[in-house]
Amino acid sequence: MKIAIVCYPTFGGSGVVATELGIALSKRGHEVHFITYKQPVRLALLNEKIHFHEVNVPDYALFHYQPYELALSSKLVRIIKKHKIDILHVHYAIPHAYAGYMAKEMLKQENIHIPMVTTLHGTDITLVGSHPFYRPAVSFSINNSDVVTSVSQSLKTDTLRLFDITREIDVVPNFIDVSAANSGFTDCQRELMANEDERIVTHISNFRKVKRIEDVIEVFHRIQLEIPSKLLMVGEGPERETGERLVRELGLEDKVKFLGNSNEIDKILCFSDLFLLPSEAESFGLAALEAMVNEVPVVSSNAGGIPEVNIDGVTGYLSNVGNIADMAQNAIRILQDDVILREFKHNAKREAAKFDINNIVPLYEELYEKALVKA
Ligand code: GMT
Repeated sequence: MKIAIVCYPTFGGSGVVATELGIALSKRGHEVHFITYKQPVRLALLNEKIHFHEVNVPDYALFHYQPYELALSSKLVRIIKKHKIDILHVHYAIPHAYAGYMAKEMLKQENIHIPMVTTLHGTDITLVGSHPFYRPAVSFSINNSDVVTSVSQSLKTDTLRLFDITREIDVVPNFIDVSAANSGFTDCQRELMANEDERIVTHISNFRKVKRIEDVIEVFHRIQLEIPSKLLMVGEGPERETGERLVRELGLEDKVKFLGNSNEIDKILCFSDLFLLPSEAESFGLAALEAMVNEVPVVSSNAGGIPEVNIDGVTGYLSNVGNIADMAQNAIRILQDDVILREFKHNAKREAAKFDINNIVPLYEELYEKALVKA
């Protein structure tokens, strides 16, 4: 099949999932075309099966806001025609499903019928999409997709609650390449980050408000009072400064390292003992799954789809959003004993394997077939 994928190219769950999906599809013989405004961060190699088409929005003084949807839908029309694309798969409803629908309609005028699969990732629904301002456009785009998928049961429930949806929504969970995890290196070099007697706690995100960065630091503050440990903060975003300030106020400068964005997540997780994810909302929690596949147990909130990934008492623990005392207690319970830590690590890797890319990508292929039949 020839598949066009539209996504956000930046660090962030939806872009990562879309990119990894495209790479996996290309390895299964499909021809994949990424269409977005920048080469996706995880897309290292382009070859005859993977193409990247950049969407440019010409700067024009008349426009107060540059019309990205317009540029994207025009680009889609051109690429779909030129490369005879069979399926359009858009990740994130706003504005991708909306632009995709416009492209579909323009192509219809030329008797070209392209089925559109829309994957909902979370913030497009729970945060941005539910804003009354965007609701009509989001409902419309979802209802006019040929196939709609959501990355968790929880997100499906939220979508049906927040929007007037007339379409079936298929749950296709996010995935991870189990064979790739830890395959590239064996020496974790943990001594670069912590002393031998210290545990390493890690948080990875885009440091948006929804990630509750202050909770991460407050939880760690309580952990290190009981257990010698270091905290690694990986990622960039608007709450980084607030986090750094809190670290100074709590006198934790020697114990907390802010590493910025990284392309070496596996290496960081290789020497991590615990992952903290206290998010306010999380449709799935891909970062938790990435931790788990690298044998890192997760202490998290029970928001959204996280309980579908992090199994309470098995791969880590769940607490109510904002309950930092409970999260700290759970973290200490895991970290204070080598035997318990080993068991949680083992469980985390085992449960993560259920989300292996080889189990999930065929589900998308089946849905593409279904969409083609419908179109
Ligand atoms: O969490 C973010 O801020 C990034 C966001 C995105 O749109 O990339 O992530 C969402 O999609 C991921 C991939 O499906 C999910 O794993 C995240 O849970 C989800 N984030 C939220 O729902 C807040």
